Amino acid sequence: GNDAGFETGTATKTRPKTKRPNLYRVLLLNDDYTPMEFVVLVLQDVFNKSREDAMRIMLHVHQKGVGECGVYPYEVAETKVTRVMDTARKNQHPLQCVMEKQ
Ligand code: TYC
Repeated sequence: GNDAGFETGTATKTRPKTKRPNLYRVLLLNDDYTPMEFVVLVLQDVFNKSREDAMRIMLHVHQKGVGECGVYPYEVAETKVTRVMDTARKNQHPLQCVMEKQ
């Protein structure tokens, strides 16, 4: 379509597509061995949470099994997951962090 009201060779969408970023939820998973303090420090360091928010999220994960650390564009989410997994492995904790499309 076009403004002049006749059709030319290129089809265009009637509904304008607005550009939303593809967002990903980063989740922390509970386990029986990772120290609570380690999880709190990870939430402060990697996800820039306050001590209070980090405590709240850690306890939520501890009690419910899984919890959200934040929502980010793909590359940011991926970098955060990698940072968590690298620091957990380095400290020999089984902490797991995953991302899922929102
Ligand atoms: N469940 C762990 C403990 O009792 C603490 C913990 C919380 C571990 C959150 C992982 O994502 C996690 N030490």
